[in-house]
Amino acid sequence: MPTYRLHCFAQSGNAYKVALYLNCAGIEWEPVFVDYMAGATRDPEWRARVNPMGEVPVLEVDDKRLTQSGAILTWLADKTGKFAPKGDEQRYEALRWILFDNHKFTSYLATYRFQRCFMPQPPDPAVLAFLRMRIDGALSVVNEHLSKTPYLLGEEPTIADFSIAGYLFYPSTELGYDFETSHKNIYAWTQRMKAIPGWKDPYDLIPGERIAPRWTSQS
Ligand SMILES: N[C@@H](CCC(=O)N[C@@H](CS)C(=O)NCC(=O)O)C(=O)O
Repeated sequence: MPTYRLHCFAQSGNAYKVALYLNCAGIEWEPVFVDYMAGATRDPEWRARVNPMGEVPVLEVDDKRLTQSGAILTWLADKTGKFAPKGDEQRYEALRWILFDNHKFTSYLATYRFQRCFMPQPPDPAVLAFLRMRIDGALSVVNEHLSKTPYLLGEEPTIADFSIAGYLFYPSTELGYDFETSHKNIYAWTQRMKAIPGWKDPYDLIPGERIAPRWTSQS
């Protein structure tokens, strides 16, 4: 049985994508806390030793080091068969959603949340307004898609769902969205994801001190 060690911190939804997958796939893993807020990922020594891209998550599988949540999820699905897309058509669909997530969904939502909650200085309202407009567009696409299907690729959850799920289980006070009222299909899907054995809240799954949101009144 390989040893899985995930470099992560609690506020990282990108790390949560992989942590949640591992938990739901029933794979034993251990977290390696990265002190992102103290600048760990910008430290040249950390980059040389862990990830030259300067990002979390990093998954160590024995001697192998994997980075980029979408690539890690794809690798894990290929190796374990758990939550794997079935056949060429679904593999293509999973890739499409993972790319959409990385470009249009997680990128804006994570940045918006970071600016509202964790920046040392107050955010620029124009920047928040721009990010919110982009997030609204991406949320509509996902909400509309989930009106037709229980999970992104059909009847069963796959790595595409774990990718899109990365930031959606953080509290609405951090996200600035309450999906139960704003995006009902996304909300219903989060309830289905929560029912998968092994599901855990990000703050229960990944180590790191919880930080009270700092600038939520700005947006
Ligand atoms: N596309 C990457 C994004 C990873 C990412 O942005 N990670 C954040 C934490 S959530 C990070 O480590 N950022 C470091 C930085 O930008 O300096 C993935 O999906 O793994």
